[in-house]
Amino acid sequence: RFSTVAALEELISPPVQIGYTQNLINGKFVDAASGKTFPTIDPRTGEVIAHVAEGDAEDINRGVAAARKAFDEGPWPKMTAYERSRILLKFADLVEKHNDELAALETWNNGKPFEQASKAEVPMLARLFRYYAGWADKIHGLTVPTDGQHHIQTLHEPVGVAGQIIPWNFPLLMFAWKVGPALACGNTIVLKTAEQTPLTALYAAKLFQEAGLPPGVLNVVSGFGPTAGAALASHMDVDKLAFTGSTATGKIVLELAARSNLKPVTLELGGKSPFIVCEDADVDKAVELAHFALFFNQGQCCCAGSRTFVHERVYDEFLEKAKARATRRTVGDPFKKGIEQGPQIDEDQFQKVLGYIKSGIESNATLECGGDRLGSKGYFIQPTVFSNVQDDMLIAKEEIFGPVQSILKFKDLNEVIRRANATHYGLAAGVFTKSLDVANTLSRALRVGTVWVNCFDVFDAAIPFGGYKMSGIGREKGVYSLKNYLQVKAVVTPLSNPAW
Ligand code: TXE
Repeated sequence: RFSTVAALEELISPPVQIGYTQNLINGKFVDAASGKTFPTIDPRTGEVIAHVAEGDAEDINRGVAAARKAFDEGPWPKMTAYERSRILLKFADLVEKHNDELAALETWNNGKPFEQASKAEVPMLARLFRYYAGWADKIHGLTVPTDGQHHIQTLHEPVGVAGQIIPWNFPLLMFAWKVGPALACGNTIVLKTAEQTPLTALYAAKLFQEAGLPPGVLNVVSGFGPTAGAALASHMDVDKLAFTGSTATGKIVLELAARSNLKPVTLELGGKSPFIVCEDADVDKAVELAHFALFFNQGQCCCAGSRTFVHERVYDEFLEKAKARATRRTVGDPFKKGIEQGPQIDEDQFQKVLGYIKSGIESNATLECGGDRLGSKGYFIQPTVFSNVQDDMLIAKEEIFGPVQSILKFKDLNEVIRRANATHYGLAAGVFTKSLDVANTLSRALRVGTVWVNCFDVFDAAIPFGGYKMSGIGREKGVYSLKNYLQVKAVVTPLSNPAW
C-alpha cells in the first residue's frame, strides 16, 4: 500500500563527519569526569553513530563553576551590548556557512527529513540569533515617577547562570530558543542536551567559539535526565532554569528547583492541540493543513494538531481526503529527496506510538489507514488515521507524539469550544474557517498559548510561544523571552532640591 517502502532500502551515507562528542566546559572539549560514554543512535537503523561523553552531576558542577566564573568575573556580562550582539551575529553567519553540515548531523541523529532541516530549521537557527542580536543593545529600564521626592530608575540586569534542558524533537531550534535570549541579556549558560540527540548542540557550540564567545559563557553537557538533568535543576549556583520536555518531567524539575534554591523556572511542555475545521472551510485546503499540523516532524511536535475536530457537514468528504493524503505521504530515508517523513526518534518512542495505535483500535476508533511499523529496521511508522474518535479515548486525551491523526466530529461552535478546552493541556490550536467572526470567537475562547488561523506551525523568531494550563509556564521567543533572563533592580535616589 505504501509506495515508499523502497525508500527504506539502500540508505544514503550521511554527508557529514562527527567532529565533537565530548562535553564543552570552560571553552574546552573534555571527557566526562567519570570517563563514561553512551552510544548515540541513527534512528533509521537503530545502529550506533558515535559514543558521546556521558556527563553526570560532577560534569554539571564543573560546567556551573565555569559559567559562574564567566558571569562573576566577566568579560561577558560586562562587555558592551554591542560587542555581545556582534558575536551573536558572527555566530549566525557561521551557521549559514555550515548550513548543510548542521542539517545533515540533525537528520542523522534525529531522523527528520534533510530537506526540512536544511531549508527550514538551520536557517531559522541563524534568523533567531540575528533577532536576539538585535535586542542585545536595546535592553533598558525605566524612570519611574513616584509620590515622594526621589529619582527612581530600574536597571534590567542579567539573571546570572542559566541552566537549560532541551528535548530531542528540534535539537537545534530548542538550542536557539534557549541560548539566544539568554546570551543577548548577558547571562552565562550550562545547557544539557537530550540523550537521544547530543551532536548538533556540540557542533553549534564549537561555532560559537569560532565566533569569539569567551570560555565558560556557554557550557554544553551531554547526559541523561535523572543524573545530569536533575543535577542542573537542583544546583544551588544556577540562577534560572529553562526546560522543554514532557509535562511529567516538567513537574520534577520544578520541584527540584523549589527544593534547592528557588530558581525561577520556565517550562515548555506537552500538548493535545485541537485543529478545528469549520463548516465553511475549503475542504482540500483544510485537509492539507490538518495533515501538516499533525504529521510534521514525524508527529513529534509539542503543538501537533492532534485532535482534528471536523464539522459534521464536511466530515465525510474531509475524512476521505485526509485518508488519501496520509496514504500518499512519502516515508523513508530522510536523506533522500522528496521524503516527507523519517523514522521516530528511538525505540521507546516507537513502542509508545505503536501502543497508542493499539489502544485506538481496542477502543473502537476506526482505523482508516496505517496502523503498523514500516519496514523491518529502524523506527519508521506508517502514517495512521483514526476516525470516529471519541473524547474519552486515550488517543484523544494523551500526547501520542507520532504520525497518528485522530479525527473527531462536531455539530456547533459552542460544543467544539467546550470539547477543545476539555484538556489539561493548552499549548496551541488551529482554526480553519472563512468567517472572521468565527475566527475571532474561537481565538478568544480557546485556552491556549497560540491560535493559528488558516495556517499552522508558523514559528517566526518574534512570535511568543508557550502554554496555558499544564502545557507550561512562561513564553519563549520574541520580546517575551527576554524577561525570563533579566532581573529588575530599582534604584532609588533622593532629590536634593524638591522644587525641581
Ligand atoms: O521526555 P523528557 P522524553 C513528550 C512526548 C514524549 C514524552 C517523553 O509526549 O513522548 O514527552 O519524552 C530531560 N531531571 N515530549 O522521555 O523526559 C531529558 O534528559 C531533569 C514533549 O524524551 O521530558 C531531556 O533532556 N531533566 C516535548 C528532557 O528532559 C530530565 C519534547 C526531555 O525529556 C529528567 C519531548 C529529570 N529527572 C518530549 N528526566 C515538547 N514539549 O516538545 C528527563 N530529563
